[in-house]
Amino acid sequence: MPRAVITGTGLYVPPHVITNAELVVSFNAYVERFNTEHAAAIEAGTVAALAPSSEAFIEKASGIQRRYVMEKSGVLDPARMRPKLTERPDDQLSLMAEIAVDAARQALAAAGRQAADVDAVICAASNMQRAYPAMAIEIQQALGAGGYGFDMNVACSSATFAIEQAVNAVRSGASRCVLVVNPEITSGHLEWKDRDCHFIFGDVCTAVLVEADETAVAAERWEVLGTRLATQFSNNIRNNAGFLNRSEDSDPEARDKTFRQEGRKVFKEVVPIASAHIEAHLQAQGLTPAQVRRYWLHQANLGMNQLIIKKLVGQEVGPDLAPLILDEFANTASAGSIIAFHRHRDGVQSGDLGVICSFGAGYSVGSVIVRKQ
Ligand code: CO8
Repeated sequence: MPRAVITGTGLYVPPHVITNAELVVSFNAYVERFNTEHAAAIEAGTVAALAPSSEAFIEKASGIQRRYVMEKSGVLDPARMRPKLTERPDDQLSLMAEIAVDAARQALAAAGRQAADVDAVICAASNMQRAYPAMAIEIQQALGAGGYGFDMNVACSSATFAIEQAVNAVRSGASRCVLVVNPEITSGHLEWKDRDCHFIFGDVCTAVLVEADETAVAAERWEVLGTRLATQFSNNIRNNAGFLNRSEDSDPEARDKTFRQEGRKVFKEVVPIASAHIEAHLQAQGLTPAQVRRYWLHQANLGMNQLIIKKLVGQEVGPDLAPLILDEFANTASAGSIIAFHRHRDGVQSGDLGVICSFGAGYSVGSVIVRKQ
């Protein structure tokens, strides 16, 4: 069976940054506006007054300091509270494809590959900007890649689930060079008016190239020793936007048509699921958590990652074992663990083991055990 290796990664970083301070100022202006406009109803008890957000809470509860976004003026406008994007004509490259192509080119360059070497493209993300044609096929064409492309969505675990599809395609001999891209424009489906979640997400795109070891040309290679995926249904993270909304005559602006979650429940329930998943996956490979040189974990919450690692290795550890990118990028859905892998590979020597692990909506959890060649 051909060995599958990761030979290159890429990271597209959006042009705009929103700091917690900027976010809170605009959110609180929105709150003041809302409470003034609804003063009579609030007084009568028919509408609940909104409470302000706080920078101190955001940093303490999540570890997030800032986030990148594709467009910030609309998000920070208290009268709008969502990005202001321009609809593109069908003959122009769409936004998700544009950022995916950028990240993909970086991954190809890192692997010493041309787009024509790619024989499958998987676009894996929490939301696709349209129903069809598949984003992956547009990306395939824009790059000049061969083979086929398809889209898939497992929310925050989309990247690791896609890596397993890429690894299986290589191992089966069906493909030699598979491109996985994760364009996450989370700002488009975040409810910026809800103080429980307005600070959580950021935009980004990551790319990973998975190849057959025997035909790869990259000097730096990460052998995929194994992948393991698991899901367990939960409504605690949910977004009801969908193609039936129109036929159901439901309000497209209703709160349930954007991201919402029971954050505390997610925290409590997902930590044990993720740590047990990683431990069992390592055990199945005859490995223990202590043998792992680096964990590139999903980036949703600093405290969550610290607890998962503590459960695995039995002690508090620093960023060298489990690097953090959440402070700079916020939660970037499926891209988080891949950004960590892209940015923090220094110090991992040939023969060292690493684990890429995502967890989130679904619930879903995916782990990829790698060894640096
Ligand atoms: N400012 C000030 N106070 C606040 C704020 C705020 N912004 N928000 C809440 N509070 C208050 C609350 O009202 C509450 O007050 P009280 O105690 O008086 O009731 C208090 O602060 C504590 O609130 P919480 O219990 O909600 O706070 P937590 O400590 O639990 O922190 C977190 C909230 C940070 C959300 C935390 O629960 C968390 O990170 N949980 C894990 C979430 C997680 O991992 N989610 C995964 C989602 S990502 C995913 O799966 C991908 C989905 C697809 C992408 C979608 C893109 C949009």
